[in-house]
Amino acid sequence: MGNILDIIRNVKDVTKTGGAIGNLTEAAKNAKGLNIKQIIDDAIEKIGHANILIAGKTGVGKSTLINAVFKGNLAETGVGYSVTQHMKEYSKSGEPVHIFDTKGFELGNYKEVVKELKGEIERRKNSGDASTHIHLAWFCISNDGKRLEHAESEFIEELSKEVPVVVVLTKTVDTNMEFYNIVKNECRAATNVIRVLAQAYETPIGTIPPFGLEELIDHTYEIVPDVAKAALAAAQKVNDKITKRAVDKVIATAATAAAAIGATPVPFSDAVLLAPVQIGMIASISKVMKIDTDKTFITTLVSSAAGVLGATMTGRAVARGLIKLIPEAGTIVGGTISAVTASIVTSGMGYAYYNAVKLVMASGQDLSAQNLADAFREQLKKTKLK
Ligand SMILES: Nc1nc2c(ncn2[C@@H]2O[C@H](COP(=O)(O)OP(=O)(O)OP(=O)(O)O)[C@@H](O)[C@H]2O)c(=O)[nH]1
Ligand SMILES: [Mg+2]
Repeated sequence: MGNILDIIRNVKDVTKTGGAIGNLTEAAKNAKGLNIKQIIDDAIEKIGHANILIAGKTGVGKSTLINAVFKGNLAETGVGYSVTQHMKEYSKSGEPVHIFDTKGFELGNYKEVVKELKGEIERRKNSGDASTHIHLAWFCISNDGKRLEHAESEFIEELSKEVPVVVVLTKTVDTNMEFYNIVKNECRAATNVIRVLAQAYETPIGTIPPFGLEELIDHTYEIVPDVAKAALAAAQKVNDKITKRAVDKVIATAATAAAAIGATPVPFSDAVLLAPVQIGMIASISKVMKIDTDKTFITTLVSSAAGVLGATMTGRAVARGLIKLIPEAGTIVGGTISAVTASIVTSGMGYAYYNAVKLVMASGQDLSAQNLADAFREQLKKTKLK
């Protein structure tokens, strides 16, 4: 059931801050005539997108790396537009990552290029619109060249003053660590140096399979700011452990919000207060787990799992229907609920959904709303609250 102790610890923190509770209670009250589609939209929008800048000499494998790590063949089929003379932003509808691809590095005018990039990063930091902030940079150096130019180490050092920079050694097809050690030594401003092969490499005596991408995402997940973690997990396709960590975070956040609601003197009636938190949580987990997050899809999924259809489908009815499936929780609907119970029920529901998605994926069935709803029901019935 995840880290209940952490949740309870968080509950204590949240309950200290009257303001936060006030806001949540207000939101929950407003949820009486609850619009499920709005909740789902809000949850998805809150995940936002990770903004990653990518730099390095032409031909080192920047586009290949992007396409190998992220869903959606972004570097090939994404829509790009020029942000500055040397920077283009690529994005694709539904993919929670924006790539800032840069060029012009090899022209010998790297000082000018890095100044321009730093200025743009700074401008975004000060713009007040957090969704435009650059969260981190990958600087690519080809491992097969075995040469680190002064311009490269200088560029990395300068860029690091504005944003965390990870050095990616691309096209790595040997086990020799000599070049890695040189780069590590010369580029101390970088947060790490990671050797990768993004795409299988054919040699006369066989094929070298890709490697290093999982490690790159592990490290990247650690250093992007919290606001970008769920988006990064949702956008990448090479690291399942990160997906799980992002799901844990979504569930912990929802459980904390649920606890804050349970901590107010408002009587807990009909689960209406928890509905926005729980339905939002399910939408967010879906996004992080890369399943269809179309509003209609999620609405069908949760209402069908809850056994609520058509005219009776309100957020209140859905949350109530879902909670009632958890054997020990059925009785609290209509009664009163404590902060701790609210958080435990919410995290139980979150993990039931996570496990349901995993099971449907592993079974090879379609990830249809109906299959997910059935599996979710089964998992809720098995959920234990202690
Ligand atoms: N086998 C293999 N080939 C790679 C790898 N990375 C890059 N390449 C090849 O190297 C060439 C250049 O790769 P790109 O990804 O286009 O390089 P880039 O850095 O985006 O280049 P520019 O957009 O010109 O700056 C292509 O032919 C790729 O197929 C890799 O990991 N494995
Ligand atoms: Mg390219």
